[in-house]
Amino acid sequence: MRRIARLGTVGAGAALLLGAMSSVSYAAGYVDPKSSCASSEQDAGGVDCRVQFYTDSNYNVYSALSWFDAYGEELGAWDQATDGRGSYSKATWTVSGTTHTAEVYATGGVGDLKTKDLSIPEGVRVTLKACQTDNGGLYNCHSRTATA
Ligand SMILES: [Ca+2]
Ligand SMILES: [Ca+2]
Repeated sequence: MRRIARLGTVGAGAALLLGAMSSVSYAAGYVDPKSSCASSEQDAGGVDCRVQFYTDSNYNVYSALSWFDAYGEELGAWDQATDGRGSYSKATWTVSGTTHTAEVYATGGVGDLKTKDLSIPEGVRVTLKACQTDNGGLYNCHSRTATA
């Protein structure tokens, strides 16, 4: 399914994917071009962003998910496959001329999910940087612009 999974449905689908990938090696990081941003359903004026990585170029098997949710300003990173890659998410935003950043690493192996509960004024633009990780390095990074 080429759709951007919302968090509520990701939880159910993830169990099916855990353990699906046992010994995959690859260099590229595949991101569904539909991984994007959409108006928040819970936070008027907010824009949520998702970057979904896949282990394959056909977008069949999840590798990692990065997200920023406008509601509660939640930043998240989730490692979804045993593929030698972790998940990294970074949020950057500016308020009154001061730039702030927050980041989360899910590098503990498949199933590792890290979130950070941020506090950002409504309407502020937030840049989500999503990357895969491997031995401390960041790879295949993509950026999206959300609204807190
Ligand atoms: Ca908000
Ligand atoms: Ca992984």
